[in-house]
Amino acid sequence: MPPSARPVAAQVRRTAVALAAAGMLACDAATAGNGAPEPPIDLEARVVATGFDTVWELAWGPDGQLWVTERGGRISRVDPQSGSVTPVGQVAVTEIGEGGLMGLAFHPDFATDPWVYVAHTYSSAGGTRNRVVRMRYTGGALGPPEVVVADIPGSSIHNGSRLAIGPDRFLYVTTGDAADAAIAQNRDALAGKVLRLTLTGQPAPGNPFGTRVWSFGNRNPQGIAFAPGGTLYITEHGPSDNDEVNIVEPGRNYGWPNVHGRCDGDIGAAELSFCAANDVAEPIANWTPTIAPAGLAYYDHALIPSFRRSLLFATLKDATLHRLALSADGRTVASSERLLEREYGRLRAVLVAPDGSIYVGTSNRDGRGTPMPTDDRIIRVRPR
Ligand SMILES: [Ca+2]
Ligand SMILES: [Ca+2]
Repeated sequence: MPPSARPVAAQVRRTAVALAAAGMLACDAATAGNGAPEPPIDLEARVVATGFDTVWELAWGPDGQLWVTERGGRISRVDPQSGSVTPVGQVAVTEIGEGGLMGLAFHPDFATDPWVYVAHTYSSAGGTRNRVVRMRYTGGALGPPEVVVADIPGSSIHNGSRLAIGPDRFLYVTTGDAADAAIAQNRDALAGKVLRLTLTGQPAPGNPFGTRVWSFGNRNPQGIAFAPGGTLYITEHGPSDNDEVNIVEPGRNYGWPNVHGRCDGDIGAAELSFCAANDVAEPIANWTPTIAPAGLAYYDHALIPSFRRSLLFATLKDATLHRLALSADGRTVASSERLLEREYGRLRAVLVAPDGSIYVGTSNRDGRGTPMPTDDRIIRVRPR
């Protein structure tokens, strides 16, 4: 085994996660979420690239390369075999607190329309803001940014900013509450939401309020992933309690700041009445103490059969890659598992490559970590 490779302790655990369907928690290493026998997992983690400063996004490019954003503004392509890093652009961003260059997504017709979409923090006369821009990728470099949507309230904390292209070919953008909790309940504001946009940034047809807003009452969603059937999942940072994984549906209210986690009254009786009055959507899983969930990916590849129909997400505070095995309908969590537990420090990004390998990016230079000399790093997990 090369020195950079090490076995992954992959054991399904009974867990402290509060599951939506507690009856489905009875799951051990012998069964997957679908009840089928699981062969033993023998996974290996290998550092494939080093020397980044706060990896924020990993995205598999149409060119077969691993695209990486760093919070300070650099966008690079990484050769997944050699680990060589080729910068392709530098976005002018305001790197402040948790803000900077964040999510990235590709135009669904990249071969003919080579647009790269990114979300980033910037400074305007009105203060700190976030926006989504797109840049054309030609000749190995990114062209000037074209604004897709701007003037999203921003802050040194809670900027959201994960991007995804849906199966409907619209652009989904997560936005944080920008340290203004009440704004999440304001349907006319772009902060504390999931947005659904055309590829040029207009409100997508069919949006529930005729605006860019798709869902509201979100606090700081930093992970987004679609299942093959189209179900949309997000991770959300809670306050000092109740981190969440949610299924996002149009027009739904996800509760923040009146509801933390489930409608269970844990923050007072007013939570119950708010839930009843607003048809609040509850998370499918939530965590207290918090774990700081960030990048999210859906796993459905034959390379690791026991991982099929799972959510994978990176955690910052918990410094662990979490796996949630989903029920057949994808709406509840059947079991959970911890991977790379505290081995690489803070984890921000996760990606499932077309060959079924899992890539994870660290965030140890974000001001809250303890970086190793080689941080930040990109790690690949796959069967030995
Ligand atoms: Ca919520
Ligand atoms: Ca609650």
